[in-house]
Amino acid sequence: MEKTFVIVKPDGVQRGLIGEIIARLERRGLKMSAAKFMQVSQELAETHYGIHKGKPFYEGLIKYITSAPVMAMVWEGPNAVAAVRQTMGATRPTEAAPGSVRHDFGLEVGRNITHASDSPENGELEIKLWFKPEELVEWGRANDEWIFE
Ligand code: IDP
Ligand code: MG
Repeated sequence: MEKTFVIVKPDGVQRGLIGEIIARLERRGLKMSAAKFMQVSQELAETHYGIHKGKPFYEGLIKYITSAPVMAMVWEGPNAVAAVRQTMGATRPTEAAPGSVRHDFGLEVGRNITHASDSPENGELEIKLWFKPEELVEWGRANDEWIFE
């Protein structure tokens, strides 16, 4: 089953949105595989956002993601990457679909509350970067067959 990597970023944590975001992913039918509440190091931030190095917002982005704790998670399900990106909404909150997390709770791109992997390949890379293999939990959910076809 496809897995994707999700972060409740420092603004989401500070604003008390961890539970709200987990609730939305659970309600959607996605299944949690791993989670940890953590402070992001400079090194991890730079590796995770390496693709954006050199862009005008890069320094601010590293400062933002290391500024306070985050909730890092892995979620599983059919088309988990696309499903979670949809639940989070477009990168810019003013372009995010109504009902999405970034629409419902955000205004500015530099305070857009969450991260979610943008492809299955990047999902795998990000999961490896943020979690040890033994931190991922394979479990059977009682109602899996009523959610996964
Ligand atoms: P994504 O998080 O929707 O995948 P990316 O384009 O990969 O969006 O950008 C990574 C993160 O960098 C965004 O979520 C946002 O926090 C930040 N970011 C992107 N563009 C800007 C910008 O123009 N100004 C400030 N921050 C930005
Ligand atoms: Mg991205």
